[in-house]
Amino acid sequence: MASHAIEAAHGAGHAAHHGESFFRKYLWSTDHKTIAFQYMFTGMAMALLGAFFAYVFRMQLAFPGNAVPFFGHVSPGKYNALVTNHGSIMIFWVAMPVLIAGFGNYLIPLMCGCDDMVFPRINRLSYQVFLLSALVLLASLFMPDGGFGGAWTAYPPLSASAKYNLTPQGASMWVIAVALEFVAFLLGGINFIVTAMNARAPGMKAFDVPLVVWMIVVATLLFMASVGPLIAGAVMLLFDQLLGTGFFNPTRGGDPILWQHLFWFFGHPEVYVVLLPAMGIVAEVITVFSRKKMFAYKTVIYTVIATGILSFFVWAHHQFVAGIDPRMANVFTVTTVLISIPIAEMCFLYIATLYGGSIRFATPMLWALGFLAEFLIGGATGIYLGASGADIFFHDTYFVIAHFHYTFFPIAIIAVFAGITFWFPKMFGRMMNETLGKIHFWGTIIPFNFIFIPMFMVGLNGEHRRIYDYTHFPELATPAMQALRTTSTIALVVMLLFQFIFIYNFLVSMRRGRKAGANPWKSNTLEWSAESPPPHGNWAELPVCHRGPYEYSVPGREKDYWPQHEKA
Ligand code: HEM
Ligand SMILES: [Cu+2]
Repeated sequence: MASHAIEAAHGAGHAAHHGESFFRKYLWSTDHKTIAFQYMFTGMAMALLGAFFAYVFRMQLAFPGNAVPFFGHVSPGKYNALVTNHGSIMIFWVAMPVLIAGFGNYLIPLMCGCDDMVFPRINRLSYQVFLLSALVLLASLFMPDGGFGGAWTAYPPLSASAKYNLTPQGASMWVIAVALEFVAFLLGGINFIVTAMNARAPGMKAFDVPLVVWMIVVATLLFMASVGPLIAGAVMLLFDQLLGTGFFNPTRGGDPILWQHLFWFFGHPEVYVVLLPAMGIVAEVITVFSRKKMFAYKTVIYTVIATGILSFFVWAHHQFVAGIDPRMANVFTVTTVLISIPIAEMCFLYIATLYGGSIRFATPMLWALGFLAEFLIGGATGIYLGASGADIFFHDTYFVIAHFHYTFFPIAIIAVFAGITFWFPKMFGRMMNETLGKIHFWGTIIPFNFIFIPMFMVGLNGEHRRIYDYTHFPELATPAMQALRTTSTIALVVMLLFQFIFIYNFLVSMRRGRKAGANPWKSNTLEWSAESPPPHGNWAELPVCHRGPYEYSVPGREKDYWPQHEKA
């Protein structure tokens, strides 16, 4: 009865959606899939911009003083603005929108077996605020004094006073853009949590929910719990900039270190906010392409929750040289080393999942395995930085840059490619080209290591970050150091060129790829029981869930998979 009523109501809604204008269908839609695409495509466009900035400032480092093709001369001020906005864009306007908002919006209703998010209009508002935030950020780059150059961490006094940062409008617009972006994700996050908790298919218990949904929900909770203090901090920073207050100014009774605490109280959990959805995507891919049950599924979930809680107690490891009490530094060293245990454990559980599986190296699987290999390097190097004594030497060198790119690049780029190549058939109803996919994989992963391994080396040699021309420092301007810098830049250019193969493959496969059918990878989770692409409302009749998500190669069964919606 009840389900009939829902269907009838839905049918009516469905009919109303036909014959809609382009505007209503693509720009003003409340369909979770359309909003997912809006987030994803905006994020991917911003990724191109962030990568272009990296290209410009890396060219300046490799060939200092020369005009950069497609950009021109890089002044010190422009260099700072490029680095700052590269980092800000990659974290706030690429990793967040693509991983959480893009995949979250696409996958949560489809994997939970419901027709849309619980609050579709809040969802639409979330994207609109996000788009506004991106536009404010882009506009800030064109202000008369240029974009903000005080680093994505925006430490005062540099960020608080135009006297120091020289970009009054750029600095304030940057703060406003980041604050708007937070508002967008608070709005969107409500939906992720409520939908995954309350709108699951009949029969779907908490431990039948796929890991990627679990992880996006935990990530959203982490975001919501950590961002509040930083929003307060951002308001104070804006007041210091515009109204001349002194929240972060010691001569007026304020304290610049306060900002660092507020920023990193958010900033460190933020790493897990983007890491968890990435790990979730990888979990879905490795189970499907090794035809194995997820090893210790429940343990993974408990570990994720424990890691999330622990991630609130490590933030001051970013402040070891900021004059904090060394006894406090000891505590944060211990918590930081502690948090590496559950993360390492998760990587081992993933590897255990692969063990003994019938592994198929399709493109999504290559990306998933690439994620595990590269992310491990990022994680392992973090242990050195977490030790307060060692960090006095490492702090603010390129060792740190290499370390966090070995975490963020796998998260924001490698896992995203795993997800896109895996769910592309569902999203667009067609397969991507495998050969081009593999060329793109190797053309990205090999140069990636050539970009960042040299940075570990120059970092260990004492190369400080955020410097626009190392020829000013004789001990850093040696031919050997310069050769490493050039290697890194050339590898970046090579990697960027290979991205055109992906763009080509993406656009052409969307129209002309082989038809995918509903379930081309023979997967279990509910999204694969919908048509590809799923229509508005996702299913004519909503699915019922009969089992957990990872019943692959179950002994005694003819098929090596057992979809969640199939009756026993
Ligand atoms: C496309 C390849 C990339 C290259 C070649 C690259 C290169 C760099 C370099 C050399 C710096 C340091 C500049 C300095 O401190 O002087 C930097 C900063 C940064 N990058 Fe990247 N990066 C890339 C991708 C990414 C990605 C995917 C993310 C995150 C998702 C990211 C996040 C950051 C952040 C947060 C900073 C710090 C910015 C700051 O100091 O304010 N980068 N990048
Ligand atoms: Cu941290």
